[in-house]
Amino acid sequence: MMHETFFHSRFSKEISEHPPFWLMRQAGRYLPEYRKVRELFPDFLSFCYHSEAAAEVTLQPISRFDMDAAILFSDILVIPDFLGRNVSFVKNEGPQLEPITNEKDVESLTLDAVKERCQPVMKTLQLIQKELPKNKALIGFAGAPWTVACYMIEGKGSKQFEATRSMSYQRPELFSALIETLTQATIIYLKEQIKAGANCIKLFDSWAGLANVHQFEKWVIAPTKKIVSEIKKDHPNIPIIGFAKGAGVMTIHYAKQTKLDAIAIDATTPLDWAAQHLSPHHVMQGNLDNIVLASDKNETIKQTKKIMKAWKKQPYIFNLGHGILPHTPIDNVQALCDTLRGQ
Ligand code: 1CP
Repeated sequence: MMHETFFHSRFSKEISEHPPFWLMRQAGRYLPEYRKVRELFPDFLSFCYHSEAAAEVTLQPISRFDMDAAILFSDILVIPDFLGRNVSFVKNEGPQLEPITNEKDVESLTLDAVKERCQPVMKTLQLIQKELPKNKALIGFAGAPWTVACYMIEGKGSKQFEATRSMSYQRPELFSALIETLTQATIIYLKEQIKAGANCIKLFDSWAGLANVHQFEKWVIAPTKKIVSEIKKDHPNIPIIGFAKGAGVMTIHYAKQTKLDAIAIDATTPLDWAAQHLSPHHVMQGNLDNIVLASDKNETIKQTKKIMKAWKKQPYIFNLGHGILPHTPIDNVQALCDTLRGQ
């Protein structure tokens, strides 16, 4: 049976005038209460693995804004860490990893250790479930293999991830072995999250938009399909949301072939196009521009009403097209929440 929260009701194709909502990166630096906890941990991964602190910041936005879902506070780059790579977050520079360059690097990845190493995150989920009101969903997540591979090969954030995309052509067998290991690690990790209390899953493929048509089929769609099918075997009623950011028209193939329950769309995707091509078979999620939210309250309200109107005849979950930015005024977030509740 599907969990009975307002959030989960969308997956039984229910609709209502006011949609359930949560916001990508809803726990984060725009909140003073988050910054206070964050200050206690010079090292970001130690923060993610401190179950009490991670649970606390997961719940902060729910206490303040009463969203319909909480999302686990963690990061997509914990998987490389579980697999034994060095991962660190350098202030103002973002993530730093030792880049994967050869067979030895891929062979050294320790799939056997994933289950044990991910346990601090499971404890976080258990703590959240103890505190989270029963009418709220708890979203667990992972980065999709393509996007996590981007960081593992490049060794850092990038605009083009050229080393990654080159490797997929120059060393297809090596690249394929890495994607396969990441796929298996993601399946183990997400199944553990569900056992620990996550009742919805989101797969973030933030760099899917960089994959060309051939890469997209092979490295975005195929691994996602495998992850969805493995999770569904054990947990058919846990909805899975996919976010292939920047995928454009390829989103149609992504939605059709992966059997995801919901498709999250970014701010560049037209609402009527999504309604026509995606929503007959999938719950929609998205797509308010995070820059609008950060910059203009009135425009935020206007565009939010537009989304509510465009999608009012179909099941959808309101969200942003990408994560909340650290300089976003809290007042704008409050106005957004009020608009969504019709207040
Ligand atoms: O000092 C800090 O506070 C670090 C900033 C930060 C935060 C708050 C990072 C580093 N990660 C996170 C948390 C996080 N990351 C969550 C928490 C839950 C929530 O949404 O509230 C989630 C879901 C993520 C997922 C994530 N991490 C993605 C996918 C979603 C997206 O935004 O596209 C990606 C690409 C990352 C990588 C990452 N982690 C952190 C940074 C700064 C980055 C981006 C690096 C880059 O490419 O420049």
